[in-house]
Formats: sequence, C-alpha cells, structure tokens
Amino acid sequence: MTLQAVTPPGPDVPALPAPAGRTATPDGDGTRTDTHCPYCALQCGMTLTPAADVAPREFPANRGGLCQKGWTSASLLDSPARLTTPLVRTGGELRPASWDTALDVIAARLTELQAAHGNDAVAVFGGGGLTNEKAYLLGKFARVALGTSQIDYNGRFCMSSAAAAGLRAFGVDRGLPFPMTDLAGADVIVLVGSNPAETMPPFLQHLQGAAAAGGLVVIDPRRTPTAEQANVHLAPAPGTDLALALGVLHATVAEGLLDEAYVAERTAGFDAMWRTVARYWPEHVERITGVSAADQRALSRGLAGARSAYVLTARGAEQHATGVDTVSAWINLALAHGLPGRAGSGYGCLTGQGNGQGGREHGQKADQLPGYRKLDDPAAREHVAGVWGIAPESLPAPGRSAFELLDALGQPEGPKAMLVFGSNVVVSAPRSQRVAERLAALDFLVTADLVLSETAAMADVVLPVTQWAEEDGTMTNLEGRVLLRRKAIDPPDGVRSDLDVLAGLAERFGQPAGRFPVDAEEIFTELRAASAGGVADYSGVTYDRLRAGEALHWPVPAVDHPGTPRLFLEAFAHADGRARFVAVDHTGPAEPPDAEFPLQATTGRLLQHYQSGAQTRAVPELAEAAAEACIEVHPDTAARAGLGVGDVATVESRRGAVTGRVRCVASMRPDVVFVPFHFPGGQRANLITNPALDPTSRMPEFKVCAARLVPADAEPSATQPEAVTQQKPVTQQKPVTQQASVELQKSVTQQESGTQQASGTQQASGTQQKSVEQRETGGAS
Ligand SMILES: Nc1nc2c(c(=O)[nH]1)N[C@H]1C(S)=C(S)[C@@H](COP(=O)(O)OP(=O)(O)OC[C@H]3O[C@@H](n4cnc5c(=O)[nH]c(N)nc54)[C@H](O)[C@@H]3O)O[C@H]1N2
Ligand SMILES: Nc1nc2c(c(=O)[nH]1)N[C@H]1C(S)=C(S)[C@@H](COP(=O)(O)OP(=O)(O)OC[C@H]3O[C@@H](n4cnc5c(=O)[nH]c(N)nc54)[C@H](O)[C@@H]3O)O[C@H]1N2
Ligand code: SF4
Ligand SMILES: [Mo]
Repeated sequence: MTLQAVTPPGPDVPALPAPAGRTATPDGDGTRTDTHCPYCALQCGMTLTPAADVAPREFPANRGGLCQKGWTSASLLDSPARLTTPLVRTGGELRPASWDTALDVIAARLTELQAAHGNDAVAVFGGGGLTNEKAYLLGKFARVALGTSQIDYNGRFCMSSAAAAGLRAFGVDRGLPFPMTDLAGADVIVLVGSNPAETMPPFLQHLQGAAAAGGLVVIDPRRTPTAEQANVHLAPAPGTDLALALGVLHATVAEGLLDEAYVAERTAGFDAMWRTVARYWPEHVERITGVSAADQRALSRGLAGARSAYVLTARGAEQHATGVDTVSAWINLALAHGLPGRAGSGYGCLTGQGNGQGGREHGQKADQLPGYRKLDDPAAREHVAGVWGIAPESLPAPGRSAFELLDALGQPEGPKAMLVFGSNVVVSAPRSQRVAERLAALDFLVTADLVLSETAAMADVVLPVTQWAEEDGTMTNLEGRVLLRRKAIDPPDGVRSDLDVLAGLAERFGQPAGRFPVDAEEIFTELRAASAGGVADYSGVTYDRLRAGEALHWPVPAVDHPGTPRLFLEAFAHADGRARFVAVDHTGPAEPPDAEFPLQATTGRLLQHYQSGAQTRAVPELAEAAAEACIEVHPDTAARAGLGVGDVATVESRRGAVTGRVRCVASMRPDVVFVPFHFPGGQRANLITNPALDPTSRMPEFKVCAARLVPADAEPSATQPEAVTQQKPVTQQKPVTQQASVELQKSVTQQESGTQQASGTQQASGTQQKSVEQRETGGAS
C-alpha cells in the first residue's frame, strides 16, 4: 500500500509544480539560502533565492516534499496584504504613523495604565509560531520591562493537554521523544485524532512502513483523507477517545497481552489505574464510542503482536475539556504494551505550530521561565533572574492561562491593555464573539503582525513586522530538533522585526541598554544560558553547530554534547526512573447533545489554510482553492434539515451560530457536523465552540459541542460583527487583505459534486465510493 498525501509527499513522487510566478530554479548557483517553511511544526526544509523563489530541500522531515502552503509561502512576502507602516488609531481610525510615534504612543499609554491600575493592567499574548528568540524575549519583556504576570500564548489552544499528560507520565514533555524518521520502521502506528494528509502532508511518508505492514490505524470521527489511506479506520463519537483507550486497555489485560515484565520494571501506578479500567470492558465501551468490541480487541492484538509500534495523538484527542486525561489514557495503553522508552517504539504527540515545541519552553507561558522551568520554583527564579541581571523577588508570580486571560480583559479585575504577538484570537479563540467583545472593552490594544488580521483590525496600534525569510531565528520542530531559519532576503522598507519592537519598547520603559538585544544570535546565546540546567537545556546548541547542519535534539547540555534524539531509553525523567500510569475515567463531552441541540459539532483544518487563515487567506492560490467555510455533514442529516449540497447553512450552538456551505459527505457519522476554523466574520467556527477548559492544561473544548443544523436565513458575511467594528473603524492607506471581501458566493464551489471530501483531495471516485460503503458497515452509529 502506498500512502498519498493530499499533495505528493516524497522524493519518489514529483513535488507539486511551483505555482505561476514562482519558478523553482535548480540549485548550484550559490544564491539559494537553506531555510524552513513558515507554517507548521514539520518545518519542511526549503531553499529560497533572493527573488523569493521557493524550492523544497532534502531534509529528514519532508525529504524533498512540500505541501501547497509551503510552495506558496513566499507570496506573502510581497503581497498587497502586507503591512509596511505602523498604524495608530486617531479619530477612531487606524492611520499610518512613524515608528517613533507608534512606539511612543504605546509606551505612554501602557505607563499611564500601569500607574493607575498596577503592573498587571498590561497583558501580553504570544504565539507558537514565534522563533525561540522571540518567545524568549517576549517572556522576558513581560516579566522584566512590564513587570506583569499577565502573559500567556496560543499554545494553550494547541498541544497543552498532551504536554501536561506527557509531563505526568514521563516527567518530561517533548512532542516526539524520538526522531520522526524512526516511524518508518514501525509495523503498527495508531493515529488518534490526527489528519496529517491535510495538516502535514509530507509526514505521510514516515507512515508508509506501517501502512505496507497493514498496521496503520486512524481514529477519527470523520473519514478524513488520512483515514482513507489507513488499513483500519475507527470512528468514535467525538469526545469518547478516553473510553476507547480504556476499552482497548481492558482487552489487553483480559486477553493476557499486558507486557508484564515492562510494567514491573519500568512503570508505577498500574494497580490504581486498573481499578477504573476494570469497568470498561469492550462491549460497554462499544455503547459509549460506537467502535465495535471486535475492533477494540483487534487493536489490542495488533499492538501486542507488533515488532515496533507507536501511538501518536493530535488535536482530535487533545482539544477537549478532558484532553489531559484522554492523552493519559492513550499513554496508559502504550505503557501496557511496553512501547515508551523502547528503541523503535513509543508514544508521541504531533505538535502543530511552526515552533509549537520551542514556543512552549522559553517563558511565554503564564507559569513558565526559559528552559521549561517553573515560575514558582525558587531555584528556577534565582537562575533566570541571575541571567537577566535582576532580583529574583522582582519576577512576578504565575498569571492567567490564555482563555482566562482573554476572558478577563477589560473586566474590573482584569488587564486594561494587551500586546499581541503572533496570534489572531478574534478568529481562533473559543467562543470568539465573547473574546472580540473583551478586546473591544480594553482601553488599549496593540498587535504586531504581517497582515491586518481580524485582531489587528481592532487594535489601537498595529506594528508591521518582518517575516520568516527576512530574519534569522531558531525553531524547534515536533521532534525537539532545533533548526536554524536563516535570513534569505531583505525585508521591505518600513517593517521591523519583533525583536526590534521589543527592544524599542524596553528602552522606552527605561530598561538599560543591551538588556534587550535585537540580534537573534546574541539573544540565542542568552537563551542558552537561561535554559542551562533546565529540562529543555539548549546550552550546547550554537548557531555555528546549526549552520554546520548538526541534528541537535534537546537536551544538549554542552557544546560537545551530541544532543538527545531519543529520550527515556535508559529511564524516564521521574526521580525513580519509572513512567506513571495515571488513573483516569471517562466523563464525556462537557456539553452532551440533547433534544434542542441534537448534533455534535467538531472543528479542525483544511489542507489549504493555516490556522485563523490570516496568512493563507491572503495567498491567492489558497484563497481560491478554499474560499469559504464549509459544513461537512452526512447527506441524511442535511436532508433532515432541508439542506442539500451547496446550500448555505448555519450550525447553531448555545453560544452562537456559524454559517457555511453544505458539503455532503456520505462517510460522516450522521450525528456529527464538521466546520473548519480558518474563516472570519460569520464564518468563524469559534462562534459556536465551547470554552469549557481542561482543569489541568486549561485547553478549551474545540473538538465537540452540542449543535443543530438549520438553513441560513441570510447570506453570511466574512466581515467582523458590527458591534465590534463600529467601535473601532479602520482606514487603510491601501487595500489590506482580500479576506474581508470573501463572501459565500453560491456560484463559486467546486464542492457541489456529491460526496467529495475535503477540497484538494485527489481521490478516484471509486476509492471514495468503496470507502463510503466500508464506513457505513463499519459499526459506528
Ligand atoms: N492545513 C493545515 N495544516 C496545519 C494547520 C492548519 O491550520 N492547517 N495547523 C497546524 C497546527 S497548529 C496544528 S495543532 C496541527 C493540527 O493537526 P491535526 O490534529 O491533524 O488537525 P485537526 O484538523 O485540528 O484535527 C485532527 C482530526 O481530529 C478529528 N477529531 C475531531 N474530534 C475528534 C475526537 O473527539 N476524537 C478524535 N479521535 N478525533 C477527533 C477531526 O475530524 C480531524 O480530522 O496542524 C498543523 N498543520
Ligand atoms: N475551533 C477551533 N479553534 C482552534 C483550533 C481548532 O482546531 N478548532 N485550533 C487551535 C490551535 S491548535 C491553534 S495553534 C490556534 C492558532 O490560532 P492563532 O493563534 O490565531 O494562529 P494564527 O492564525 O497562526 O495566527 C498567527 C498570527 O500572527 C501573525 N504572525 C505570523 N508570524 C508572526 C511573527 O513572527 N510575528 C508576529 N508578530 N506575528 C506573526 C500571523 O499573520 C497571524 O495573524 O487556533 C486554535 N483554535
Ligand atoms: S507540511 Fe507544514 S512545514 Fe511542510 S510545507 Fe506544509 S505547512 Fe510547511
Ligand atoms: Mo495548533
């Protein structure tokens, strides 16, 4: 069996032709700069010419493949959507201003608000797309220059549940504790809530071995392009993965397949965990999940019989109010089969954002200091304060987590101002209309961005920053490998790097010269010192080693240390060296369906768009390929709502309604609707999502809420809700993005043809038909 990414992945298949206007020129003229894609955590290797021509590069993650987003990534560098001058809101409108004016206005307003309400009146919101240097400097800026505890970042919305579960099981959280190329040798790989055919297409080549061995298992309520290529697809009801893992674990023990020697030698906590699992026999779990008892037993046997097996989770399993416990349940199963810490086997989380790994290590999180240290640990405070040249007592305490922070904005006890670097929360945060209202209630909002995102459009000051290809910096990919992203071209006039912005502000806050450097390598040298001795120890990583092409996975505690590609081979990171089973129980979605809202809505990604879509909606090829929000639904469910393919429909929940065009998918569970979250205005999936938070990770429940499907009563719009924009109108000196004009056009759909899955998939209709039949006899109700 050969796996196909939605776009061709590997060296043996031709990469997609370069889009018009960007020709991939052959290497060898000495002008190409080796760099990495600006988007997801796979961090595909690519090269760039001074004219910004992208070509894929041989690199272990992508082996010469790129997805559509990677191929078209350079088009945003000189796009008309690009911001090239600071904007300051005057007379209610955003107007061009000089950098000095913009930075002076920010410093004056923030100083005023802090003087009146205390340091915590100013909040900072970061992102997992920022380089290590930016994330590090942002955390330092918040704690040292602003003295605020109110900093968090969008990683809370991403992989924080897996991070928390990994930490409690293994004592360390690194997304993949092994190089992803190890996956090639596996005969069984279980993907739980992961759709890499659309979210990391070149990654599929690492799954080929398991697929060829008949052991690629995909667990997803939808029959995604990834599930389509799996040997086994299990489709549980959304939010029931925890119960499913318990059922498979029950079968493992009941059938005598537990790896007893491993459990005895390398783990702790089995008995306490088993007391709960004992109640989850597979037939009981079948009633909760819709996955047959036979399929659960088969999965247990498959894992037990494998020579080399991996369990991998992603957002489908993690973005729940019980996300941490759900991941723990899958880790328990992996431990029962003796997988973690064994060469050629393991558990891992597929981190999503470009620097989703490094971005969670260096201090932009509410409770964290660089090196994955805890802000409430006195030794950590002393070490980092020493590097920063400040007194440990002056470091603030841990602050609010991302959604709680957004929810507190403009409230009597909450921040009065916020600086946003690298996130578009108006589109991507749960219950987004409420978030937009909170932002509108602030006295002062600043964003640094490349484009006028929906969040930037609400700001009082917008700062135009440089992009990936225009600056140096390091990223840490999903396997903990530190990568150098090099400057390949000069930025346009008028933009500054985030590092420059922070330095300029720090100076205005009276910080001593040199405490906030602007050179990425200089900041990295400081980061190395701050992380030394920490969990994520980068002290032995240098730009020179990275320039020389060394593959350095953290921890790298010395400049002559080779790095640590595989963690846990000798011992887990808990003091006794053992991994922990964690006792977890199934409770189900925070908001179960009922008579009023009988369906379950789930949300996720399309191939063509990245996250809130702020960047990819401004790339013409991608915007054309997926111009609007779709609502994926079973044809019978659509028919019951009086809807057909191509009709405009609304998915309503207790919090709001999202509008999109109906795409009938015969393989969908009839009780589920799927909405992608890349679109703005009335097409925002997050108008309906439930901000119920996981008690440990504070991750919102993006992946399931009770909903109903109805015909739309009006043509929906992609513009901001009036209540918000009227408060802060925007005037631009040039057209900013085409995103505000993306309307649902009845005439524009390539999806009007029946059972097609995600747009951009290249499946023969016969395959699709076959899969539909298989799915319909597959036992999921
Ligand atoms: N094209 C594209 N690629 C991206 C991104 C993007 O925005 N667009 N973003 C990047 C980032 S930051 C991330 S985090 C990754 C995310 O990568 P993935 O985790 O692969 O993406 P999602 O689409 O969020 O979710 C995966 C699947 O979870 C399924 N799912 C929904 N509910 C449940 C459930 O209850 N249980 C289970 N088992 N599955 C469920 C959905 O049907 C979906 O197919 O992608 C990265 N790559
Ligand atoms: N319903 C639903 N909602 C979700 C999810 C879901 O599955 N369903 N997934 C969640 C997940 S996993 C994630 S990761 C979040 C992501 O959601 P967001 O945090 O909104 O992510 P992006 O859209 O990537 O926003 C990044 C913004 O920063 C800008 N930017 C890019 N690079 C830089 C830089 O270097 N510096 C600065 N200053 N700006 C930059 C971009 O132009 C863009 O405006 O969404 C979450 N929201
Ligand atoms: S898979 Fe991710 S890193 Fe690779 S080209 Fe696509 S978006 Fe970029
Ligand atoms: Mo993410």
